[in-house]
Parts: sequence; C-alpha cells; structure tokens
Amino acid sequence: MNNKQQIQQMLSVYFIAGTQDCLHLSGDPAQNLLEILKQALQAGITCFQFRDKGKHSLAHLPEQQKQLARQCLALCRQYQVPFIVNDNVALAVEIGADGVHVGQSDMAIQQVLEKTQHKLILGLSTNNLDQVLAAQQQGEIDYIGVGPIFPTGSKADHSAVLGVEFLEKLKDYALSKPFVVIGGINQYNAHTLKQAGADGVAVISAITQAENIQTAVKKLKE
Ligand code: TZP
Ligand code: MG
Repeated sequence: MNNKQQIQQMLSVYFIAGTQDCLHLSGDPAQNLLEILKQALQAGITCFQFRDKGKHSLAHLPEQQKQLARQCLALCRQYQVPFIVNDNVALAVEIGADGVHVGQSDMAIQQVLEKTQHKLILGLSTNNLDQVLAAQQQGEIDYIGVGPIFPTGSKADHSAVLGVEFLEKLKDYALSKPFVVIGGINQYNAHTLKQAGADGVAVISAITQAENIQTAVKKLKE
C-alpha cells in the first residue's frame, strides 16, 4: 500500500473530539472523552483528532490538556489508529503525535512544516473551491478537510454550508489528494458523501452523542 492509500484508509471514519464535546454527559468531561474514544476505537474508527478548544475545554489548563492528549494518544496506539492534534503544533510535536490538522487561519503551512520537521501527517481544512484548489497544489499537505457540508452544532464560527452539490462540483477537478468531509455528518448521510467522492467522513457529534457508538461507527464505515 502506498502513502496515499494509507491516508485514504485513515480518513474512512475520522473521529474528532475534545472535552467541550462531552458536556452533555454527567461526570468529568476528560474521563468521558476517554471512555467515548475507547468505545469508538473498539468499534473501528480509523483516525482520531484531539481537538480540545474553546472556553468549555481544558485550553485554559495546558498541563491537564496535555495529560489528556497523552492519554488519548496511548489509547490510539493500543488500537494502532493514527492520532492527530488540531491546531496545536507544539503539543503535537511534544507528545509525539502522528499528525497535525490546521485551519485556514491557523499557523501557516511552511511554519507547521518547520516545526514538525516534515515528519508528521499534515491536514488542512478548506471551506470553498479556491481553498481546495490551493491545498491541492501544496505537495506537503497529505489530506484536505472539506466542509461544513451540512449545518453543525459543534462549531460556532463555521463558514457557509457547502452541501452535497459541492462534492459533485469537485469531481470536475479530479483531485489527486485524499479528502475528508466534515460538518453535520451522521450514520444516515455518510454513505451518500462517500458515493459523491469523499474518501472519508469526519464527525464529532455522530459519535460523542451516539446512542450506540458501535452501531454509529459501523454505519459511518459503509
Ligand atoms: N469544522 C467544520 S464543521 C466542524 C468542524 C470542526 C464540526 C463538525 O461537528 P459535527 O458534530 O460532526 O457536525
Ligand atoms: Mg483550527
């Protein structure tokens, strides 16, 4: 299997979460995140992104946040599932993550590459066609995140919803880079998006708020 195929496989069911996504459950959000992640790994997620951010996260408690990131990393290692850190490149490098994922207004790609010494998997979020095509041109970006496809309650400041039509439009450009779609994706609509060309689906609430994580992941895989 070549690198591109490995990345495509990794994107299949890409779970993203932080403590802010576990506040609907009673008890300690960090412990709840670890429990959800464990169940998601057992159910067969293919990648995990640690995205702990915002005022309801551990962002104001960096040591606790780092400890939680390390615990998530250790769990992912047990299941041989790649562990990616959102935004926080320094944290990714310090704890030995497999990759980093940045957005359009996060650290510039060249600076990320310097800090990771080109050694980590690199993902970039895109929210429109120009950004997708620009990312496609950047050789060192391993995969592109495209979204939000549908409305989402998990990101307050998200850009305009793209809809499934956007994926139809992307087909005309025959992207060579793997891409994962995000935003409002669940066990019922995931299949349509893969049919429309996405290599995988990235989800928060479809797993953190699932009635049954095992069933949700199984359907997200289809
Ligand atoms: N970026 C675009 S939409 C989104 C992010 C991080 C949130 C996705 O969450 P959900 O619950 O899967 O809609
Ligand atoms: Mg970001």
